[in-house]
Amino acid sequence: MTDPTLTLYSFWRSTAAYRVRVAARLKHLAIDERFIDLDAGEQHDDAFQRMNPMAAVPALIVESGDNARQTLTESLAIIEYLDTLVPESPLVPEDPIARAKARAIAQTTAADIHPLIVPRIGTYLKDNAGMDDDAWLAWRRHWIETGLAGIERQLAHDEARQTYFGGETITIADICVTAIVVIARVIGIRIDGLPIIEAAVTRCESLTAFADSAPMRQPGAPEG
Ligand SMILES: N[C@@H](CCC(=O)N[C@@H](CS)C(=O)NCC(=O)O)C(=O)O
Repeated sequence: MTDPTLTLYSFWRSTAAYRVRVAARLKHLAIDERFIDLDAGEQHDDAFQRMNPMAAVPALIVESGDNARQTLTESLAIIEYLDTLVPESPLVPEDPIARAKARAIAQTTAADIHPLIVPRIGTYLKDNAGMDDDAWLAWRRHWIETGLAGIERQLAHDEARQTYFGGETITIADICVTAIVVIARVIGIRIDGLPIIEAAVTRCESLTAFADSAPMRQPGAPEG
């Protein structure tokens, strides 16, 4: 079976797209990236919403040799699909306990922290709750810091954490936590005082797959 052709719809500053970009690079899978300008509202265009009716990136188009074409959405589901394409060095650990813990950390970032800081929430709060730009930044800082502090406490209580986070083998937990920290930095929020998370992020960012996926290195990112 020939490898499918992969086209990723993404945005330079997107946390969720960063997760998929890193995973594809860790798996040495070639992806053609198309950028959807979230600041310009392109996620609401009809053509894009036919791919993802939730009006959000990422969306991954998978084309296989028999001309079958599928659209995948939700970054964690996409990462698990990429993991099945290249099963070596699984991003979702095989050991059941490590797998459950890696998924738990990944979901805490993807399902608990991230949904509170996406553009559509900011637009709603500004339009309906009188929030200004400073308050929106403070809101995002609060939920990112609170969420990551909780993850740090959870990790600190687990001596076996390196089977699923911050160890030699990169997992979805490493990818998702690094994604939040990296994007927080882009919007002016630095994470300090969380040594387990900071060490893992430093290690991840030293790897080519993460470095090449950095938001500021993507098309559409501001220069300088
Ligand atoms: N749970 C989704 C989140 C997708 C999502 O919300 N992506 C953001 C960018 S990180 C987006 O496209 N937001 C558009 C908006 O808020 O209008 C996933 O993990 O893929």
